[in-house]
Amino acid sequence: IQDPSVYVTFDLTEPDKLGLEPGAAFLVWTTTPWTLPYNVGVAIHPEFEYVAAKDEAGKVLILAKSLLTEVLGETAEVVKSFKGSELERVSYSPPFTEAYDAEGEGKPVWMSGLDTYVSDSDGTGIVHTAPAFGEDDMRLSRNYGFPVIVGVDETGKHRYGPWKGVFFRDANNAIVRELRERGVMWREKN
Ligand code: VAL
Repeated sequence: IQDPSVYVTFDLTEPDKLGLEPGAAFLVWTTTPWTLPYNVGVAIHPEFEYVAAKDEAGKVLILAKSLLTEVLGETAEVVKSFKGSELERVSYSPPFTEAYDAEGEGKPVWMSGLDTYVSDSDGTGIVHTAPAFGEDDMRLSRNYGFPVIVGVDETGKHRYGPWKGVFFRDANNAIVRELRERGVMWREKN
């Protein structure tokens, strides 16, 4: 079984801080949609160049400059450029909050952190971070004090949300559907 590859948008909560209009978002790519309910942050490479550019619908998306053409096409209008290091601790609203709601630890602030492990050979140069599911994710989360949510139990089943009790990968379709419903699915590849 292959996991679907999805591009999702995480709207910035204070876009004005970067001189961007409301609706501006991080564009994030992941091949493990089932980990998105446990997103706690995004990773950005401090040395890469990033741009905020308009997609066909006019939504402003932040991604690595080197991936702009591949992802948004030749004609995308760039509205602003940033060095990765300027995009540290930029807060956004995540697609899912169920796991946090259930843990009852209060609302964390979802935000970006910097790490040089981020690659620009595919994706968007902005990496979805879920500490329980990756070594790099865990390091970034520890460095920035992001909460560690272990969203899957020892039998591989989701512990939270509408997919509680579902085997981790079997929740992909339901999660993808939710992403569409929540209006954060930008593009799907299979
Ligand atoms: N960071 C990885 C991803 O983007 C996982 C481990 C969450 O898919």
